[in-house]
Amino acid sequence: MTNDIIERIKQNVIQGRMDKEDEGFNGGMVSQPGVKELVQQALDEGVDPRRIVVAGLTEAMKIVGDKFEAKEYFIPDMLASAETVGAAMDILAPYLAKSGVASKGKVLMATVKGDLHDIGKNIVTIILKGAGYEVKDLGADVGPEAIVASVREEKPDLLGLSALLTTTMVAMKETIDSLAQAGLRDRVKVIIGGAPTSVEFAAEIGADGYGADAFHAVRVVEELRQAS
Ligand code: B1M
Repeated sequence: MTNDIIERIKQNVIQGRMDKEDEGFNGGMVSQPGVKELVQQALDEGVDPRRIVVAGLTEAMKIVGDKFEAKEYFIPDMLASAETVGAAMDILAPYLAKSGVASKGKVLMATVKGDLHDIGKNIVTIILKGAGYEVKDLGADVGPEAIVASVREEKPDLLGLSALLTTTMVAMKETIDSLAQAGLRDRVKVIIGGAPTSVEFAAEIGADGYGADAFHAVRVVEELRQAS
């Protein structure tokens, strides 16, 4: 039963179907529940919201990426799927976030310069908030200068950087180097993540940690917090 609704959420993200009004990429799906209705139904049935994120939304976006690579999907198709994930996360956020928990620390999050992919960063943001962190999201395509200025002003305990493109992951190193030049590197722990990054890349550019996914990111943030 749980597997069935997760599979339907996944298929509807791939079809870019926000709600029952949408036809879907393959057409002919009007009046069937879309992502919004299915996510709410899953929550009402008691499905773990983390499962919806990992097995439903994230898995679906991997398939969307494969379809883009295979030239079956184009940018508008990727965007339609991305928008359904954004809407699903709006519904899931209150279920993933605990309220009334004292802040464990302050985190600044950004997708780096030149990179518009913000879904993963948004998920990490919501999960960190749910784990009790105060998180300020600087957005996507954020240059090193803006990040340095925010670190100086906000004095976060941690800085989270996300990149989805092999061409933009270099901006993570630029950002860390800019923090060092500004004399701020020792004041903030830096964790990176995003599909092209790795634990080795994190070490190479002088980051303090690497998160493979949003839940792993929280564990790494906890470890960094306890170590400092
Ligand atoms: Co683009 N895109 N895209 N795209 N896109 C990829 C990344 C790509 C792999 C698709 C493909 O070809 N298979 C490919 C990159 C290839 C490469 O670099 N080698 C690609 C490309 C080429 C492009 C363009 C260049 C296409 C073009 O214009 N020709 C262009 C670039 C625009 C730009 O950024 N300047 C582009 C544009 C877009 C859209 C705007 C249409 C849209 C983004 C919409 C948005 O984000 N608001 C889009 C999308 C949707 C994708 C795919 C299909 C899905 C990305 C996603 O949201 N995944 C993607 C294919 C793929 O990833 N397989 C693709 C779901 C998300 C939950 O996962 O972001 O990995 P992810 O986040 C995970 C983990 O990585 C981790 O936790 C998250 C949750 O578990 N994580 C962190 C992420 N950040 C973290 C930070 C942390 C810790 C963990 O600590 C701080």
